Amino acid sequence: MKQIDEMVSSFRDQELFLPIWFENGNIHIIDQKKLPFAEEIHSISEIEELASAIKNMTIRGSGAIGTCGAWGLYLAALQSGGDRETVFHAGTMLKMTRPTAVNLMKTVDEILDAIQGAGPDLIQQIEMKTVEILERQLAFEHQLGAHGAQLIEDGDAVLTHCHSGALAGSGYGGRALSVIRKAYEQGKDIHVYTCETRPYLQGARITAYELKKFGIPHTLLTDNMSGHCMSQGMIQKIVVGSDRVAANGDLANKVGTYMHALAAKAHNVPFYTATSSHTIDHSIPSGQEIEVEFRDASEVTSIYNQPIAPEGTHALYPSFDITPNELISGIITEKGVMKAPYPTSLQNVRTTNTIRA
Ligand code: RI2
Repeated sequence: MKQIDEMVSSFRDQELFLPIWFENGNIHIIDQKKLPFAEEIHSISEIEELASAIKNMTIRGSGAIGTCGAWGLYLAALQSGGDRETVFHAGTMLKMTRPTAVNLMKTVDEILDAIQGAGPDLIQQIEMKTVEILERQLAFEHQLGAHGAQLIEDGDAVLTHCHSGALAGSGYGGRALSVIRKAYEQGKDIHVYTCETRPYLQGARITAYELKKFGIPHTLLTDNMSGHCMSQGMIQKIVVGSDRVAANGDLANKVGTYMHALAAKAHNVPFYTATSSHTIDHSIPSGQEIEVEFRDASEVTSIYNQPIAPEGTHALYPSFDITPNELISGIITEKGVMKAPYPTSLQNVRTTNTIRA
């Protein structure tokens, strides 16, 4: 417990905007559904509650749900007094919550692999691994942010989609916003266009909220405005996150990403994804093999429970889309910016941890 306490207190000293942390024997998360209108904190004492918070997107973003894998197994280990079966059961439950983002599945398996030979020290081993994973993820944000910031020039306007920021990661800037935040901290005069990201509105609610918090100038667009803005020369770069990147560089990200990438190609605007080596799934040769999560279509026919279509209207909600590698100018990782041909360059950032069924 001491290691976890020390880590959380060091994160606090760094003034991170944490999406999830451990305190007084419970997990705590910021309710991302309530932002920006309230900063409500939920205390979670059961693994089932955490699984349901991931499913209903109270906590979301591939980096943040990745860390849920570590915190969840730590909670299960503590509560069961280090019972191996309970921990493995918790892992299975967490891995089933969201099918597209790969970090959660990889984190769970990384911890389960690490405790294969554990005995009475199981809790301590999970605690050590949790600290390692969380500190590593935070370091990645700074590293990938620094690599990506080199691509951003003074005077650039950068478009982003969805929310790939502090609350979607480890509290500094997640992936896309780490790049943007580093460029801004370097003194570059930049402006961010954040797309609202229908239907869950991550861009309007959470990205705009964080940009305001960090003091970075920004403008909100509805998702259908990006092509027009690019045609007018208003956007110089696009940087988005990724929930999963296939071995050939195809990526899954929030639905709408693909149409921005197509417009970017037409207007010669460089399109980048900011991600980590752990989001690259080398077991999947192309984006065609990535499972796209479908969510409840009622989120399309209503906003905040207010209907916006005639009763009974049929709607569709694929939560992600696939952007093919030929539309991607570079994949920003903690180890540098990977360029085409991706099947070769992504081998340079290959990690040993994989997902098990
Ligand atoms: P990082 C989100 O999905 C979006 O696809 C967004 O781009 C990504 O997670 C952010 O995660 P959701 O969880 O790539 O809101 O920054 O459905 O890790």
